Amino acid sequence: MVQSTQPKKKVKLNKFEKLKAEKDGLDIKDQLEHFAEIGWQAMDKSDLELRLKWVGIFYRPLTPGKFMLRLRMPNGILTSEQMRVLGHIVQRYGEDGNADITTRQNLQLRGIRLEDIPDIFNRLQEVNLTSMQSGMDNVRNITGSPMAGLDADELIDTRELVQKVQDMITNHGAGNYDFTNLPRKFNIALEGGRDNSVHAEINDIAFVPAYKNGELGFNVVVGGFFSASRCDAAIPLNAWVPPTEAAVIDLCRAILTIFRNNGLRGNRQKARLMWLIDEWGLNKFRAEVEQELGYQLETEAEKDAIDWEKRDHLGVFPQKQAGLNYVGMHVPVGRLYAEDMLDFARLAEVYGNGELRLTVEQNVLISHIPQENLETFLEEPILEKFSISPKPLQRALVSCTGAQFCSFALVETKNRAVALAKELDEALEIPKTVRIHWTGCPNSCGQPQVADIGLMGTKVRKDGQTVEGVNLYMGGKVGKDAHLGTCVQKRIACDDLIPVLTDILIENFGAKRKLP
Ligand code: SRM
Ligand code: SF4
Repeated sequence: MVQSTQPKKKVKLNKFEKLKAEKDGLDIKDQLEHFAEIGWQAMDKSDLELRLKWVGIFYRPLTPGKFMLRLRMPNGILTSEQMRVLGHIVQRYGEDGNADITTRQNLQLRGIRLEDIPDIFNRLQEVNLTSMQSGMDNVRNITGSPMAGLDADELIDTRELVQKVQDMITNHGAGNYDFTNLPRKFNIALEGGRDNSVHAEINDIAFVPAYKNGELGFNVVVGGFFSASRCDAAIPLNAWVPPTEAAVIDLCRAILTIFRNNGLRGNRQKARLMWLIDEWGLNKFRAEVEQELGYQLETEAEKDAIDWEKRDHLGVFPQKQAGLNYVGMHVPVGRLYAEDMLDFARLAEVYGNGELRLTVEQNVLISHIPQENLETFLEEPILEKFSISPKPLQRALVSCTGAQFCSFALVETKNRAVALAKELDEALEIPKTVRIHWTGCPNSCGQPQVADIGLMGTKVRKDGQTVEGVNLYMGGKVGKDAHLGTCVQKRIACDDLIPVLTDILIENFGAKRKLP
């Protein structure tokens, strides 16, 4: 397979492509000591605002000088030692320091100062963590079932495969020029369970368990994505691959190479993989993948093996390992502070095997808790903050970063989401969990299209004033037969949401007003 980092096509390049052509984003990795010395104010603007993202460092215009650091957490798994190091990093920044669990099973640290980056990166390396290629035109955190290796009903344990795909893409965290100049961001997910825990349908490549002639492997879907201008569920590549390192990694490498060399680099709104598939048609795309691979793909298995509703993993559950349990704790909208992170690290060591897992619902699991220690574990004070049985709306709440830190945001999301869910949980008797996803702008990082009720930030005119509001999505279905929800109502002022959502919960989700 011949690899070239140069796109083949001659096109009128968008401004990001021009900046990348002037200097590859990844080159920044060798300049971090220098930047730490000169300070962010003295940096070239495009290095500061753009290229630092290649190593996961995000300049935040809303908090200049206090950066966000986006890590990589393959399959959402980290060790207590890693969590402790991350806790200590944010602890140093006092009130500015915190961390968010992301909708890709990942962690982002806040309050980071550029002068500390060389030291922080050394500490990350010591515990085998990396933030390499986690932003801009790179492959994002690779997701997998948070139950991998624990679930008695699991089909394929994806942990090693996910790690290997990340290692291939990032050259084991050292940075890989082969895949660092993609036309746009790129998402990969490997599902190994039966409940589609990763939202396979919204990834550029997703591996979905499927039996073919009695053999277990993956059907492959491609092109799923959300953007401000278009949202599409992934479509079948008509390919089945065995769950081997060679097959999975080869296919990821082939698709990424094709995307890198042929993806559209003119209009950035039309640069995601699906636009290339549209332009070529699926047959040509598949044929090109086969040519890149150097062999023919097997056609897909007739049916995939996703036959369960999606689980949220909150509560206590037995593992496949006899006598051991995992406990899922609810972290409201994924927000963690240093003391929470240090406490989670301690709990995982004292009660479990030192492992922590994150979910795409922005929650935390601790596994390998022996039956005899469970009772004491459940009395730990942190469980009052991070409940194992939250109320129906708080339980399934997801939110993107929003206006506190994100300059794209049209509304404040996280605090508002928590306050609103609490108020509605208190006012209503709701018979089942209702998944509410908040996203601060049409970029859809908070995935409103997968929710029962999705709220997308917008600006609204009310009483002659421009105020924060939302467009309302409904009908997102996750787990088996997943499909995307659609926008059903536009421009609702956030101040009017309590009555609007109360009616929706009563009419569509069996909620009843509590008696006063
Ligand atoms: Fe996102 C850009 C946050 C998941 C679609 N996303 C951004 C930026 C980097 C914009 C910026 O520079 O401020 C946000 C950083 C804000 C901050 O300070 O935190 C941001 N995205 C997030 C996170 C943190 C939301 C969260 O609270 O969990 C998620 C990080 C995941 C990770 O660990 O890497 C996050 N973003 C997503 C998802 C959901 C997913 O992957 O399942 C999507 C939709 C799926 C997709 O990409 O197809 C998503 N983010 C976008 C887009 C629209 C992409 C497009 O093709 O147009 C942008 C804007 C862009 O890339 O130009 C964006
Ligand atoms: Fe920021 Fe918009 Fe993404 Fe929310 S959806 S994190 S506001 S870019």
